[in-house]
Amino acid sequence: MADETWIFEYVRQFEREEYLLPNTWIVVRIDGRGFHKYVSFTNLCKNPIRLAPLWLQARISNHYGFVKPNDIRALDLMNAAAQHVLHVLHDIMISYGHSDEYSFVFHKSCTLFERRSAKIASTVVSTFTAAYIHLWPRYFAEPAPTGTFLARHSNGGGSTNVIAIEGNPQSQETSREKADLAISHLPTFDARCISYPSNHNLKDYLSWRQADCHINNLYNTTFWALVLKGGMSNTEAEEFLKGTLSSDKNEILWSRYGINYNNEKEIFKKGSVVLREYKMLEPTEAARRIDIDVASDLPKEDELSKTKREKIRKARQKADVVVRHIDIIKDDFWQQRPWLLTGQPGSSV
Ligand code: DGT
Ligand code: MG
Ligand code: MG
Repeated sequence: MADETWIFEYVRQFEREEYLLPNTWIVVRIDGRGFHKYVSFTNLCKNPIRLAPLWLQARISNHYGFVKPNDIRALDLMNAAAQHVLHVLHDIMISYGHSDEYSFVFHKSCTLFERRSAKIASTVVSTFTAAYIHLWPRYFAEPAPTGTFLARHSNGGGSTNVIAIEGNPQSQETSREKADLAISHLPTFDARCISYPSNHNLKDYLSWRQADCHINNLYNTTFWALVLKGGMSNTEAEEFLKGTLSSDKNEILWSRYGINYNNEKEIFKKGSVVLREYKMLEPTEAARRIDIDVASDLPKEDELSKTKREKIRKARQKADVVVRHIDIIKDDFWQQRPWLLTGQPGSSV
C-alpha cells in the first residue's frame, strides 16, 4: 500500500497558496467570534426589576457575564494571550488590541513559512486561542472587580442605581458558575493577513485601530451611563446619541453623571500595545537617528548570515515582552522605539 501513494499524490495540485508580497509589513488581525454573546446585563444593576425586559432578553445570549462597558478580566486575558504570541513568534515586532481584537505586525523582512498567508494567519490565531483558553481560569476564577467605571462614579453622579456584583449576591453566584468554559461556548477567533508596503501605511493602520478603540469606548461609556445611571432603554440611549460628537458625549458624561472621561482607565481609552522592551531613545536623539518613513530595514532574513540571524533571534528572546496603554498615533512613539521599524534589537533596559 505504502508504495502506491503516488497514485493519490496528484490531489496536491488542487492546493493553492497565497504568498504575501515581499518586503511588506504583514499584519494579522484576529477577532473574537460572536463575543457579544459573552456580555451580561445581569451583573450591572441592583434593580433588575426595572430592567426586567432587558435582563430576560440578555439571558438568551449572555454566557460568561462580561461586565459593561469594559470587563478588565477579559481585556487582561486578551493581553496575556498576545504576550504569549510574541514570546513564541519572534518575527512579530508589535501588536495592538482592544475589545475582542488584536493585530500582530510581522517585520517586512520576515520570511516565516515563505510568507504563506494561510500558514501565518492560522499559526497566529491558533497560538493566541490556545493561550486564551489555557489562561482563562486565571482571569475568570474571581467575579469581576467592582472598580468598573459605573461603580467608581456612582458617588460622583449622585445616583445609586448602578452595579455592582459586590452588592448583588445573586449576580456573584451567577458569575462564579460561569467561570468555567463550556464546550458549547468555547471562545474562538478568526484571522486575516493584510500586507502594507510602507512604514507610513503601517502607522496609519495602527492609528486607525487605536482611533476605533477611542470612538467605541467613548460611545459605550456614554451609552451605558445613560442606560444604567439614567434609566433609559437601549433604544432610547441609541436614539439620544445619534449624531452626537465626541465633545457632546464628554459633556453628557460630565454634566449628567459627574464623569470626567479623561479619568477613565488608559487601558479602556487607548487599548493595549504589546512589544519587546529595549532602552528608549530620547525624542531629540531619536529624531536625529531615525526618520520613521524611511527607517532603514533589516535585509531580508535569508540574506542575513546564519550567525547574525541567530543573534537577532536570541536578543528578541531575551527582551521583556511588555503591555502598555499609550498613544501610538504620535510620531514620538515610533521615534523613541526605532527597533519597531528597523527590526534591529535595541540595547537592553
Ligand atoms: P463577530 O466578530 O462578527 O463574530 O461578532 P462579535 O459579536 O464578536 O462583534 P464585534 O467583534 O464586532 O464586537 C465585539 C463584541 O465583544 C461587542 O459586542 C462587545 C464585546 N466585548 C468585547 N470586550 C468586551 C468587554 O470587555 N466587555 C463587554 N461588556 N463586552 C466586550
Ligand atoms: Mg468579534
Ligand atoms: Mg471585534
